[in-house]
Amino acid sequence: MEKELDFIAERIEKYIEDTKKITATPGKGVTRLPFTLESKRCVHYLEKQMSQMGLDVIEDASGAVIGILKGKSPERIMIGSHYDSVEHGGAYDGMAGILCGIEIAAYYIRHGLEPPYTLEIAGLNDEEGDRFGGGYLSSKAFLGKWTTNDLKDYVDKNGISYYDAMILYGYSPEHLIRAERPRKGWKGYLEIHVEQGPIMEDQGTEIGIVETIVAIERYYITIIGKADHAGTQPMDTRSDAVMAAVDVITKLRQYVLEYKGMVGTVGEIHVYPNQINIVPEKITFSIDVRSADQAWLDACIHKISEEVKKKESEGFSCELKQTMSNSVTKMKPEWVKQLEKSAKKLGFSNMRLNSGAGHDAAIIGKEIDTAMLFVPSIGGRSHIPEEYSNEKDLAKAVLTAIHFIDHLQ
Ligand code: HGY
Ligand code: MN
Ligand code: MN
Repeated sequence: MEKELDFIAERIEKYIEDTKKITATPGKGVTRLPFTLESKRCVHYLEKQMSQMGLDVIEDASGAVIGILKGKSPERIMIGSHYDSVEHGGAYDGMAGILCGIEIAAYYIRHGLEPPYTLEIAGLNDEEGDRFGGGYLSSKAFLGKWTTNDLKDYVDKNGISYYDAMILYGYSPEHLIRAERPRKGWKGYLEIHVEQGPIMEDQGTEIGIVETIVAIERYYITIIGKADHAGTQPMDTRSDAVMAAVDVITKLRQYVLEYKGMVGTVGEIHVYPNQINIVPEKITFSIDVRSADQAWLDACIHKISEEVKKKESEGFSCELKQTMSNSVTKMKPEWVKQLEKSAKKLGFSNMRLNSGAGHDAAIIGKEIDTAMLFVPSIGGRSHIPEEYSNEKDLAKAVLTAIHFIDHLQ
């Protein structure tokens, strides 16, 4: 098995070396945003790898690239993840799962074996949502969850919507809306992903088996006050939008810490007019709050909206715009058990854990049998240029997935 692991690890390493060069910010991490030159280059790269190994390759209306390997049964298992990234992100988030999928198909082909199910190796588009604020583009399209209005409502920092960006890049937004896949004929969806946190490394575990993916609520909060001279306007007659936001953000942190395991952050802040000697008139900031407990998450969001209402009573005008709301997604328990058996059979240490990160599996898993395999993130960090996972661990996930597919009832 060692030889097989080394062989697979070497191939994954080569792919990672190639794909990390497909970035809009060379030298400053991986930046591959949807409907950009980088995403097109990535699609071409994945298409080339998949067709060279003999898969039938299609690109769907969402920009997902899918390589099909016929199996004994026409029932399909999609094995995939996303090829887009955050800005200045890492080379493994998403991409590693696609490359493991390619290596799973390559294993069957290399050994002259027909997989028990027809495999769809999928590079999915815009899981992150970092350009338009939406996210899960391909996975939501798979379930037919997009409307024309959605695609027009989500806009990037230059005011370009999904809708227009798709047209610019030669995609048809109206086709995306009709890109829903029939539910029948699916055995399920399997996603391999780097853990992006410290748990597996701390435990020294090789294979992580996800039980649930946390619920996520994302909003943009806008508070509008009044611009004034920073020196002459007395403090008690100011409507300083940033000071108002500081109150809300301080409360956000306090409320999040009241619930065990809940996390929350303010990742994006835009101030207007953003000048050192002008009292800020307007601020828009993001909140991203997550919990494995839906009721807690709802309670926390309610408290935050009450804090925003208080600012309105102080004379500010405020807006809360929800950009993501995804409830907890449970992985298929029978698949969790089979993955455990497979990892154990192959002699890989393994553990069950929850995912604090969102994944395409969080969407697809709502309607199709779904499971996730994690590999350790070195240093327990992700969404940074230094993100790293060991290709040998990824190769172990490949062999675990193959054993799982071969023994799935
Ligand atoms: O935000 C997340 O959890 C994921 O990286 N989209
Ligand atoms: Mn990510
Ligand atoms: Mn990811």
